[in-house]
Amino acid sequence: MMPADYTFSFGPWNIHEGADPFGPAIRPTLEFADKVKQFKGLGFDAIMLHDDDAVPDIDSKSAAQVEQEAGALKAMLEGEGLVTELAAPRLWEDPRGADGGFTANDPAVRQWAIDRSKRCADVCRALGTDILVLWLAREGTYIREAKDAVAAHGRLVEAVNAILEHDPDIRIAIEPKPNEPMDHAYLPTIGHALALASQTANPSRVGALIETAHSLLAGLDPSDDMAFALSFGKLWSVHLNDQNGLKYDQDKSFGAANLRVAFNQVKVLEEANFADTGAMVAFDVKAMRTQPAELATKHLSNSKAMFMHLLEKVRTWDRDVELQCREAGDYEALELAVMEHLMGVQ
Ligand code: 3MF
Ligand code: MG
Repeated sequence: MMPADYTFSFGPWNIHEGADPFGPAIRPTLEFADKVKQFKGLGFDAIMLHDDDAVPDIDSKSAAQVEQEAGALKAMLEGEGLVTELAAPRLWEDPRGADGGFTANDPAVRQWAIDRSKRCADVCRALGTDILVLWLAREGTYIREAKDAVAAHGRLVEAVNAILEHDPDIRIAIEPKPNEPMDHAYLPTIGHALALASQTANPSRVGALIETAHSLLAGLDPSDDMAFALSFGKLWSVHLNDQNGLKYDQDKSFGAANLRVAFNQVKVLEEANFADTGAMVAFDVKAMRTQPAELATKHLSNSKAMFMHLLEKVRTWDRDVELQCREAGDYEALELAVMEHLMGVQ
């Protein structure tokens, strides 16, 4: 049987102006519609969206307006040959969400976050995807005394339950990240995310999205994190990228910092038949700030190219060597075989 094909996606935020915390935008802003036009040429068939990428100023619009605008966007995307992989409520950019949404101390803010997430579920439905991603950006603290942490976990479960109840078809994929923007996030790892999922009203509709850099920032191996979620049937998307050590979230091109770690991510996805589950492979990558505007999409095509190269490496990897080395307990030989395979040494 031929191995299944992967479907690749990225988000409009992955084509950006190069601003960082120490300097402003350095490349001109591309309109959303112009970004959308780039996807196919870069080799992508799907798009990820924030709720307000899909419906600008979403907070000021009625449910009917949100549905109508998201419906119009679906038609526009179809015209470009694109499907929507997922949508995510962008709670962290609103001033109300400065100290988090679902776990804010102010009940009015918590209610706003839940209402906004319900609108995001409506956006998902109108766009034809059943996956709503929760990257819980500010659901955590700068100082431990700022919030009641035990209550905060209960509030996260309540928020997830409210979204599940609002839309009986929606599936929620939690994207864990240990820190940044907060000092500590409440759901720092895949283990935390899936433990919380098990406490919700419908655990079968709560899973996860694993981002390479987020696992690395937690000091964990992304392929093992993926394997953990895969073993429970809970890996509903991945954000492949790379990260050079423990520092700010770099979102480097896939494979750029550590080829072997990247190889193992592709290997675990391929061996678990990830593409057959209907899930897609997304790249959450940033162009270097130094990149000129006309060359500021290469991080996307390069990431896909690296995935395809590594997929070839996975598919040509001699599994017998792996099994024999395991049998012999000779992991030194196994390690050399992996490295030589990656280097193309015959
Ligand atoms: C932050 C992220 C986010 C999420 C995105 C989708 C901006 O580290 O990875 O990217 O992936 O918001 O929920
Ligand atoms: Mg991400």
